[in-house]
Amino acid sequence: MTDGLRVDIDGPVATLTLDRPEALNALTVALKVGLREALERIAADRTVRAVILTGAGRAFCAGQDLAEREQPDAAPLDEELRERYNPIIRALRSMGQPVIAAVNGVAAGAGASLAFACDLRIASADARFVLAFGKIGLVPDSGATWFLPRLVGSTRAAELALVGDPVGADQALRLGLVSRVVTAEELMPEARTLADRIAAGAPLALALTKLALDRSWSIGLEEALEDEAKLQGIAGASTDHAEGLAAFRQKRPPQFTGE
Ligand code: LHQ
Repeated sequence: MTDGLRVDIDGPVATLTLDRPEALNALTVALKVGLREALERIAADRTVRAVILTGAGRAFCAGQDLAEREQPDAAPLDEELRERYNPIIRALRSMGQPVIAAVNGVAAGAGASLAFACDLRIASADARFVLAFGKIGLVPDSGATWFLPRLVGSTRAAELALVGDPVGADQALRLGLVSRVVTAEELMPEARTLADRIAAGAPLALALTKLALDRSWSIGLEEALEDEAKLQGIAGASTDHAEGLAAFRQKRPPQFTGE
């Protein structure tokens, strides 16, 4: 536990819980540093095969801790983004393990950006996304302007970013911002089931799949086809591919090792 962050590793699944419920898990410097370090540690931990990111209490994350911004020694916003937020977003995208955001309540400002940067988002019926940046005279940050059009299309992204109305769970499902909505009680069990199913997959193939999906946004079809061929060459040479074939032949579940 670092300031405001709980890290629980249970078998192949790491659960990161933003844990400042009294401030709706708003992001302080300590929490941002702790989150970045935890993500980097987990990225290097081969026993962890899937990650869940969630919030304690009634919120997922209310974004930047606004009280901390009032402190005289608060870093300039651009520096805060470069030094503390952007490395978290990069860590989420560069780690091989898929990350599931279990959005249990409001996700506002950079809290919404955190959820957008995850590989999957599932929500409880209480979840809502608020692009709160505009209300305090700021622009969407921490990847929000990049992820949002890719997740929901440019027309809807513009409305969400420029008007800033809260998006409830059902609307988020309709927009494709989340892939499932369940009750509050079902959220963590559902996230865990999903994480376990992912964790049963071949880690190398999953990491390469994540990489290819991300790269697809910045390349054309020809490059993507060549990328897939290269990545398949790597996956195809793995012990896990041989294990997958053997398990198919022997009609049993595969036991992947990440080799
Ligand atoms: C909070 C916060 C909060 C501190 C609720 N901080 N205490 C910004 C600057 C720097 C660098 C880079 O990037 C960014 C990006 C950003 O994230 S900008 C956006 C920052 N976030 C916001 O503007 C959201 C502010 N919060 C709200 O609008 C509301 O609290 C939401 C809509 C999230 C939830 O509303 P309610 O459910 O009505 O809850 P509440 O407002 O009553 O909040 C409960 C408590 O949590 C309250 O404290 P109190 O002591 O009065 O019970 C709030 O002050 C505290 N809290 N958000 N971001």
